[in-house]
Amino acid sequence: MNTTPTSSAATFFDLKSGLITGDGVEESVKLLSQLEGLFHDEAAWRKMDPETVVYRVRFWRPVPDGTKGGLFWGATYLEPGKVGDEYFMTHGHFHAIRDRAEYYATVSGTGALLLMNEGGQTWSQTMTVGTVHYIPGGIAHRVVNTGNEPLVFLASWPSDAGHDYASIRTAGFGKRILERDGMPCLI
Ligand code: PAN
Ligand code: ZN
Repeated sequence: MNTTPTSSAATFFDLKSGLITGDGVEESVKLLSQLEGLFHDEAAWRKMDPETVVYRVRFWRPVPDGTKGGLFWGATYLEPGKVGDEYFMTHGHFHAIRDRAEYYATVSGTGALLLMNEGGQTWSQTMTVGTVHYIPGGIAHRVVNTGNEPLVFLASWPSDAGHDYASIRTAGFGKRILERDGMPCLI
C-alpha cells in the first residue's frame, strides 16, 4: 500500500499546551450525550447538560485511514469533571486490528490510563506530566482525568489500527476509577 504522506508540510505542537496545529490537522469533539451508558451512575448522567464537552481530539493522518505501515498522531484534551462519583473519561476502545499497539505521553494534568485485556482483566497506570505509556496490541485503553485541570496527552498509533468501540459499549471495562473520600480509587 502507498505510505507516502499526502503533504510534505510539518505539523506543530505546543510543548506547554499540547495543542497540535498545521495543515491537515483534524478535530473531533466528544460530548457527554455521546457517552451514554458508559458512566455507572446513569441518574447523575441524565441530570447533567448533554452538551458538556468531555474531550477533544486533534489528530493528523498523513496517509489515508487504513493504510498499512503508516502512523497517525494526535492529542487528546480531556476536561476535569465527574458524573456522580466517576471522573470524566474517554470512551475507550480496542483497536479493530487487535495486534496494533500505541504510545501515549502525558503533556499536562493528572489521571489514570485504564488497560484491559480481552478476558476483561483490568489494571491502571498513573499519568502525570512526562509519563510515557506503551499500550500493547490486544489491550483496550481508556483515560480518566482525576485532577482539577485538563489532562492532555499525545498519542501515536498505526494508520490501519481502526477503533472498536462496540465491545466497550457492550461489556465496558473490568474496573472503574471512582472518587472515594476525595481520592481516586480503582474499583
Ligand atoms: C486516541 C483516542 C483518544 C480518544 O487517540 O482515540 O484519546 O479516546 P476514544 O477514541 O476512546 O474516544 C487513541 O487511542 N487512538 O487510537
Ligand atoms: Zn487507541
